[in-house]
Amino acid sequence: MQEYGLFIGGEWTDSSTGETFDDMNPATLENLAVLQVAGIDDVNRAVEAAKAGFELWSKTPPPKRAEVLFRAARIMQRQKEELASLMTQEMGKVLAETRGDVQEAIDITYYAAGEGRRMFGETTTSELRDKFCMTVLRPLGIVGLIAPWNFPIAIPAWKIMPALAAGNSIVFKPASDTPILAIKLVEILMEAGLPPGVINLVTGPGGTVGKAIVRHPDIRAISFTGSLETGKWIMGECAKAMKRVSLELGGKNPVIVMDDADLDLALDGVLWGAFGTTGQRCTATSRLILHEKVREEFTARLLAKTRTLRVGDGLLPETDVGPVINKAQLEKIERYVRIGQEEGATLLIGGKLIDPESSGLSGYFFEPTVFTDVGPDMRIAQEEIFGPVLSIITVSSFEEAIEVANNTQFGLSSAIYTENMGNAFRAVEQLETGITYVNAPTIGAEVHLPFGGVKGTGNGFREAGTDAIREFSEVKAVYIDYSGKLQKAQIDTD
Ligand code: UN1
Repeated sequence: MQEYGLFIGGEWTDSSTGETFDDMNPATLENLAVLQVAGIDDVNRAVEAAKAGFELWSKTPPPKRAEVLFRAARIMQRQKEELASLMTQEMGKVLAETRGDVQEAIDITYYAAGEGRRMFGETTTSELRDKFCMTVLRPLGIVGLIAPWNFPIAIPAWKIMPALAAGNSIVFKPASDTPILAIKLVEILMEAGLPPGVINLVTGPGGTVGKAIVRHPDIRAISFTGSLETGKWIMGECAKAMKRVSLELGGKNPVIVMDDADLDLALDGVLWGAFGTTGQRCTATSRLILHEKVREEFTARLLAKTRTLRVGDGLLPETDVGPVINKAQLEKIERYVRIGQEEGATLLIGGKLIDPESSGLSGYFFEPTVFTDVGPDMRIAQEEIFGPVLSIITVSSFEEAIEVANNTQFGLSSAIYTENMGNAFRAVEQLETGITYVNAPTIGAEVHLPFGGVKGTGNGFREAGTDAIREFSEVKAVYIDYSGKLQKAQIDTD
């Protein structure tokens, strides 16, 4: 059995607790590796190492930092197949998707590396003579990065690469369901020449290790992707310490299919959005808002296609839908199916765990599930399930579709299928989400555009895109007075 340590100050070390945990393949329930449960002492050690790392790294010229990232991207590219296969074993999603996950990490790494020669500030005028004004970006210091399991290398890379390009040092806690890919990413960065102490990795539960990171007074910012509940707690803690926090939380992403939509296109998009990654994306399509005029036809075609989806081990080429990440998640999905039935929604297909006896599948598998007759206020239309469960809500107009779409506490992604250009643009204006797709599914963001949501999905920050560096930098305004005398802004008016 492969054993992995914590990574502190450039060395792999054992934790102070002496405890370990297992990392399991959700498709086979085999153990893949043993990992360390870090303690508070280890988080403290990681922060001390990150202080030394920050001293060095923040003073390294950004184009030199970028060289490390360019090398890391090339190493990832070389290892893409190996990383993807490992990720399928660790996280479960099918190989085509884990290749995409690695590709997304490569993309953001190149993107952040490119920023090494940009990181533009502004120059502007002064109201006074002989005075020069500009802004520069400064690193934040030590940042605490807490990542989820559904994108085991892409989301860590979204956080790590811009944070590094901007000159910060890092204490990184990966999700306990997918630590190996995080460790591989750290190994790649070290192979690429990142100095010791700049990135430190601690593994273990959010309740202890995550908490210690959030509460550490010398960590200046937290970037977290995960549940709304945890995000709220983190935000409260960070408020007390006046610490910057950027949050990417849940979604309840709607796809609107209008009566004038290209239904073939919409069908492919709904299936991919709802059941890709086994529905375990923040951006997954969990509500289908369907125009009543196409309800019957579209629902029938959707069911026929859903029936053909093959659930199984993501390593097998014939698999469309892999396992669910763990037992707790499987039970949560089961619970929501019961809730949907109790609320009076009609279960059209799926709704059950896949029985290991009859299927020969021993892991955490759940049938692709579709509910119809879902009321917009039902819990299955409001709460994030994070599994292969789609709720159909029928509407009779564009206005009603928008109203239903916006009737949620979340606001990450949304999509509309329509051939009416006016309605497409109206939807872009009116859908309360950070991302809107026209004639494309709710999943599939690209790294050079900002990623994030409104309302309960986040707190105004965006990851990736042109905001990537800003998430991990402070803006400093600089005034250079070369008049040789005291000049008073707002007072010396001539
Ligand atoms: C997530 O589910 O948290 O847009 C991230 C997408 C992917 C990223 C999803 N590129 O679906």
